[in-house]
Amino acid sequence: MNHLKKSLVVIAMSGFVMNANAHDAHDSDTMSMGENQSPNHQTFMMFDTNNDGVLSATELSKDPSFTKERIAKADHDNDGTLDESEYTEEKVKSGEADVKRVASDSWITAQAKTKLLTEESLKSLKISIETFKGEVLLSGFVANEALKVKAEDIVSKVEGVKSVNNGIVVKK
Ligand SMILES: [Ca+2]
Ligand SMILES: [Ca+2]
Repeated sequence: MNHLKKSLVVIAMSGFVMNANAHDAHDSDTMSMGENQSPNHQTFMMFDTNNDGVLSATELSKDPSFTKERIAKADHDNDGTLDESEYTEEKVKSGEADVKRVASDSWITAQAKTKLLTEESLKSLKISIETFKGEVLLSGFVANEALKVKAEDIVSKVEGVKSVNNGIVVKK
């Protein structure tokens, strides 16, 4: 009887442990799924060949863009290796630099014109658009203040626009 009781306890306990493990596994699955969505994380894992969670200069040497100077700059705690946050930060920084496109003024003007033309309430109006170094000058006449604001709002959302100088005149 005693023996049976003991077995039951063991079974119950192992059941508990299994549940706990299942719970843990579930949690870490969710977490790693989230992390795997970041391409930087995958690159990090790829470079971290000894899986110690940090990238040594040797591991980073597979990426020629990571020069000694660059590693030193990214290595905020100066331990000679890049942990994931140091690596990611550096990648994000350089990524921003890489993808930062300077939209040309004529491209901005064309985009702004297109956007205004697709807007029903504005397309029949003669709003002229000029762009200089990302600064857009709007001019022309509209029937009310709302249309003036709308035109500025639409144009300000065009990629590369730094500011909108709204010179549109409301016809009274
Ligand atoms: Ca490593
Ligand atoms: Ca470091």
